[in-house]
Amino acid sequence: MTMELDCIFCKIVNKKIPASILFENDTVLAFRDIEQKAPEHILVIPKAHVPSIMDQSLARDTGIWDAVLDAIQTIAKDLNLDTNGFRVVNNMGLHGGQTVDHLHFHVLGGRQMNWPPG
Ligand code: DGP
Repeated sequence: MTMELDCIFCKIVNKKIPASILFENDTVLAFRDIEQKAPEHILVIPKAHVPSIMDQSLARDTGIWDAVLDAIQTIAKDLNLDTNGFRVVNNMGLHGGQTVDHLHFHVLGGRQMNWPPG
């Protein structure tokens, strides 16, 4: 599995720094965002170091997409977010507001979301 030594999310995957983990399997990890923007704010990441949603390594046959979807659905059910709804966000690159260059999907819920997000 590809890892980057100076990547904060790779360090969380490798348990070098702590995180509040909600879900884990061979392919993905889900943990609480350190800057909670909603009552529930979880990040779902591939364990492999994929820099962004545009990365060529993100082929459909890697199993990453299926694993991310499974994790989002599991978390939404476990936290009862599926009843009232929730939001899934991926920020890509400078204009997208991506600050950590390891692919991650924000799962936000527990309050009414606004649109547009700004
Ligand atoms: P983005 O801006 O979309 O790249 O989101 C990156 C998120 O990662 C941001 O909401 C804060 C979160 N984050 C950054 N460093 C850490 C960390 O060390 N632990 C946790 N749990 N979250 C982090």
